[in-house]
Amino acid sequence: VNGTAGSGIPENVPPVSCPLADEPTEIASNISFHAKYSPHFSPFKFEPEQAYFSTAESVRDRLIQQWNETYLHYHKTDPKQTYYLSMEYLQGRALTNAIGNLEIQGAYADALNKLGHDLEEIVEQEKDAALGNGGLGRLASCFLDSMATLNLPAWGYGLRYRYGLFKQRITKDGQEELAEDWLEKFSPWEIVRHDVTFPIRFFGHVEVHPSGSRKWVGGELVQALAYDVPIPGYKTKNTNSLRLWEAKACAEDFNLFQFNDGQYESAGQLHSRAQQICAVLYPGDATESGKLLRLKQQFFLCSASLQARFQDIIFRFKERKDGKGSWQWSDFPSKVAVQLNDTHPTLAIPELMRLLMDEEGLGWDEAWDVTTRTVAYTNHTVLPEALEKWSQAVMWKLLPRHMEIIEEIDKRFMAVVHTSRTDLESKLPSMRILDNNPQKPVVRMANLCVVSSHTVNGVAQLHSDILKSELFADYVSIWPKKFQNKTNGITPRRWLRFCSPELSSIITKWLKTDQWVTNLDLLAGLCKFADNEDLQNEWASAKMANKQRLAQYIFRVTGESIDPNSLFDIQVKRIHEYKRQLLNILGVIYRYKKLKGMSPEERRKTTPRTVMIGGKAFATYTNAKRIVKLVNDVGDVVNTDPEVNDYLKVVFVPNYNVSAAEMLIPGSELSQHISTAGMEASGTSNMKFALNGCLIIGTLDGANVEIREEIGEDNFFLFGATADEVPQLRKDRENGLFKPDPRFEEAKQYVRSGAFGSYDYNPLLDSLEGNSGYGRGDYFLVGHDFPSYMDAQARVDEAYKDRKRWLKMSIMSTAGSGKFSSDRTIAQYAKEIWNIEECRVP
Ligand code: GL9
Repeated sequence: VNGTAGSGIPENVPPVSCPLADEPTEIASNISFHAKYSPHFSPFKFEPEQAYFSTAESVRDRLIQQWNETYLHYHKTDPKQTYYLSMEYLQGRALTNAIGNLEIQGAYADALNKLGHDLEEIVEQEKDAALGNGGLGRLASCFLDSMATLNLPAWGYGLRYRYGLFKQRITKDGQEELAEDWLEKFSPWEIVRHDVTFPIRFFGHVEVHPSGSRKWVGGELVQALAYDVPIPGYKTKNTNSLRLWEAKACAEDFNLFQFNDGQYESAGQLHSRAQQICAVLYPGDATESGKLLRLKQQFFLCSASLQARFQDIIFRFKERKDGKGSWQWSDFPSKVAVQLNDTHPTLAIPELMRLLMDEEGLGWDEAWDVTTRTVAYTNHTVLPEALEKWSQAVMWKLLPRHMEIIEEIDKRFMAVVHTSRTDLESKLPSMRILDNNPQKPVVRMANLCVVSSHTVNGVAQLHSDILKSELFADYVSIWPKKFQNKTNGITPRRWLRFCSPELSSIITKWLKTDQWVTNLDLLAGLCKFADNEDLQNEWASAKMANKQRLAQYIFRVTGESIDPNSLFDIQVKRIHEYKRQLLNILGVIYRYKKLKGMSPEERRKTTPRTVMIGGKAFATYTNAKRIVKLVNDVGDVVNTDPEVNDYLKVVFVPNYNVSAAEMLIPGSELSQHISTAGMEASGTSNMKFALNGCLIIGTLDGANVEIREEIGEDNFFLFGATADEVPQLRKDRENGLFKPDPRFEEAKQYVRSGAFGSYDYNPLLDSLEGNSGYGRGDYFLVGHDFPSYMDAQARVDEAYKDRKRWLKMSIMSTAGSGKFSSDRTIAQYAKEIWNIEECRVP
């Protein structure tokens, strides 16, 4: 029971005082204690790597102390708690964040100096924990930081993948994927909890008892073992946890008989099958993989997390029975909120129903009431290929009891429509949870979530509006109050305070307080100084320092020298046709061609730019990989062209991840968020860039809309079709009404002519031609938006020439970013969805 209940250590045994030193000398001896006594390395080595691990362990001592206090406090207070279920967390590195949140950064830097090391260098030793694909996983990690900082009793639950997101290497053929062994040495931030394990069943059958009760039996059992990662809040004792489950076979599953008989592989078969469950993170932004293993992962997460909560609740149930009054199952939703991060953990719904009915003996109506008052669902995308659908046949095989429950939910939902909403009967085939199309019967997970959750939310206003008017429109008339918006946010700690200490101290100096770190709306106080020359000069020098640091990084990872006096223009995100990196690179190609045609004097009048593009393409997403290759090929030509390379450089940033982002974002001046309107649910890097004083060139999509509202339209380079124009533009295209801009034709033709090497880019460019079909006929409207994009880029060039104007816009971007703190987002979830309150550790 979270390690707090039951019999503890006898109180007459005094504990060894925990070495929570604050003085650099004491910290240094604590670090060297770990270097000597932690069994991971030979005791006489103290290279940066060993120094990192022992520093991390020393910080972990503190985290554990605070974490125990937090557990104890929550256990005593017994508040309502949130369980955030997510298949992905993109935590990145933990050291800087932990010592920053604990406010011991300076002391640790001094301590490491005493030990002959440099904190900045030590921090670089840490591998990113990349248990996520992109925005959705990073959002979950920002939320954890805010939940702890706001002292909310809220926990993250996820899976401990052995291999996280792949490592990207760029070769002459483009992107190559390598397994990322983030646990190669070990992770000092996780604490294995051998006392927290639960059995998870797969396959088997349903046994019906004479009483009518049903039980899922047989099949195979795997153990879920908890690994807890402490999540410290900023300037607070509250330290929550991210619980990551690992799959383990039971000892009895090892067939000793077979092994002794020399059948080594079959002897360990069940062991290796268990290991497979948490072996890899599935690439979540691509076509639904349809793999049994992915479904197993999803169920594994849901079942383990709910069983953990049940054990705790049942413990309290008994505890209360002995003491004051009795505890009813109908009280469950007043103690537990479950948030589904997209449809990936949807199986929590039938699993909760099963536990309540088959294990606790509740009837359908009571179990349904408890479940629907507990579970809420966040939708993160409207892309049809990302809406999960599972084969009914696969589900019946793997989870027979859950399929019975899902069928019953579907049946009861239909009955409601038949009896009270006959007007919706014609819509029922698409509203139903089961799609019984004989060709391919599937379960529609999003529909199951909408029907079974008390609240459904989108992640930016525009996206939430689209959910209500399109994707979930038919449900809105049944449950008008079910649908909400929660515009995403980012943690100001990692994404400004720690990644850009220079800019942070300027902000603190001008606002005369550092309270903005937890009350980001205070940044608005910078508006009145946006024209102030002193602030502008300080701002410019902090930005320059960040650009220089970035230039060094780029040199380190690519060998390319870039000029910190040029405009740093960055687009970093997963590579996807809807995100339109192709629009960006075609714009660059056009610029290059124009530069080549200019006289030296004309060139000198242009604004020098360094365009950086980074991101991973899903391994089998061919067009995305072609885009990666094209960016690299363009870079090879442009950067070695002596006529042009003082005015234009193109760099592909390899292996984009959280720690690369922490380097890139503070050093950027312009960032591109240029998705086809209506397709990017929110975007969150747009918020990070704006917060760091970087100007945005973008479409009216996702959270761009709200960012532009907040920072002012003069400070945003807008272009492109709007979401409501997109459907008509696609139709026009199909009807042959689209007339391409000559600049667009010229850029494509230049690539086709072989200007960037012999690789065959025709298939990629062909996707921009023709007139119909997804991925053909320019579904993403690159051609339509190209001219207005180029015009917006021309406005960027002009604005950059006016240093004062640019700096003012940059300051206004930061000043207008207050709304995009994940503290604001999480406070809204807490109040408007979870109904949980602060529970501060004294
Ligand atoms: C995403 C959306 O595409 C983003 O626009 C949104 O900001 C994030 C967080 O809400 O969620 N949905 C989604 O499936 N991904 C997102 O980034 N994809 C990945 O994480 C790879």
